Amino acid sequence: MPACPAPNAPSADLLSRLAALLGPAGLLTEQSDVEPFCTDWRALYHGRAAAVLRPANTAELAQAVALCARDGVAMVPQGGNTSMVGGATPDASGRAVVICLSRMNRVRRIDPVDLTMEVEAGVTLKAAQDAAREAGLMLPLSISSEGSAQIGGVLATNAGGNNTVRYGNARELVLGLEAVLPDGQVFHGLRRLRKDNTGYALRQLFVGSEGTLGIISTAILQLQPQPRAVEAALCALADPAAALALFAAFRAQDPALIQAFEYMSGAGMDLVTTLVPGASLPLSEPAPAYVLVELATPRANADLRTALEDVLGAALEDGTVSDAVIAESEGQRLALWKLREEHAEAQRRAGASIKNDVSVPVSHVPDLIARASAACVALVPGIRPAPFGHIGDGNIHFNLVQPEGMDPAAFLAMDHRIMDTVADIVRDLDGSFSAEHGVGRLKPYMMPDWRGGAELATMRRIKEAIDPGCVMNPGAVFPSDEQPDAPA
Ligand code: 2HG
Ligand code: ZN
Repeated sequence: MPACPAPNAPSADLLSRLAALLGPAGLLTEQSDVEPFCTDWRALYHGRAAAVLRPANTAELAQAVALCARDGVAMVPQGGNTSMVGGATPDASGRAVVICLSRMNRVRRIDPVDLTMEVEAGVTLKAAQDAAREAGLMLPLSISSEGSAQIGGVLATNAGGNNTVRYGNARELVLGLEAVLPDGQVFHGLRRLRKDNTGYALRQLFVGSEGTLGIISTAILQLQPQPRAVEAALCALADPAAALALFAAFRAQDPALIQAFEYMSGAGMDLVTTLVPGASLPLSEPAPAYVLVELATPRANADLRTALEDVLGAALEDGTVSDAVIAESEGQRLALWKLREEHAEAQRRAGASIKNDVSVPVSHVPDLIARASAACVALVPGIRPAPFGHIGDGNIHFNLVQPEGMDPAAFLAMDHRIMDTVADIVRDLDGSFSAEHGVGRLKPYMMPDWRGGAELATMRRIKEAIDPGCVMNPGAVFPSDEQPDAPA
């Protein structure tokens, strides 16, 4: 890709046109108003921006993008600002504008026959789930940050989460998409068709592009019937291999019943139960590993409890599982999920942590956890591996908490060495350096090594064709000399 032209700062004339277009609620230029949009959720990146644009609809968004593009002003799309990899944070130059979608927050329509919902980009994932539930349906995408994460960002990053094992990633749920291209043209792909072989599936180009090809404005998502029965259990196990044996047992019984299959290490669970108020282990003693399994079915008269008890009974008998508790009420089910969903928060409370959102073939997860733990402890004595995540997808959050008493800044300064140590093992196990969090601004430095050759060259050509002025989310995904790869 030829070097990108340096982006321009917005002129006074551009800002006054944007003010006329977007109105007082749609343009923030006071630095105190702009600042909250300039730091990422993990506080790894501290950027600056000339303004925050808050369009109320697609027409305003498209016109604002066209005005910025014409003046060579860089745009950073931002949804709920929950990126784990700094994907939505402007750089330190202060020349870019942040485009925030939160005013485009309508659930436009739910169709119970087509099993679809049409949602604007700024709807939070939780609000979209609630709207589907009220209509007697289910939006089967669930991630820890769903209360803040917005549909546009969820799709732009192809989020995965807890239900991928059954329903796939965000990509699999997108039937139609509307997006504003970097020059302000609108891609009108809001179709709700199950079959539509009419050339390239352009909508999929935007899913996972992390805002580098345009801004998703509205989507049509595929829904599922609401489950009539849900059962969840927390299981104690000796190690990750036992977790895979349990996964195989549930799959052998009926793969269509498994809605979530989540792994937690003993170390990660200890952090949750000691650091998160109200979190306690409902088992008689701590274990080296845990699985939270959830079964669900839309079938009437399905005896899901017996299905769960059958597999767990056999697993307790043959020693795969050492102890287990089944949720007896909705409150207990939510309490089990709290132990899983509070992992990120517990790790934040424990000090600085380095996250490795990686994937390997499911069968390699035990090797990954054993080898990466040993390598990281050898590199940084006292480091605390706390792996957890979506073991049913082979997606482990191989997170490492700083050694007790170590200066957090000194630990974070080792981020590339630690990430590279884990990544070498992931590569050896045929995995990926980013499973569901994306590349953002944290991992572009890994792209040439992992996705070099024809793959990265093709991505660059697509980027160049759609965004020749490099105005869309510069600094994300693609490595370049001008675009720093480490936290500012
Ligand atoms: C989750 O699965 C999220 O809870 C966050 O993807 C994982 O904190 C993390 O690394
Ligand atoms: Zn996750």
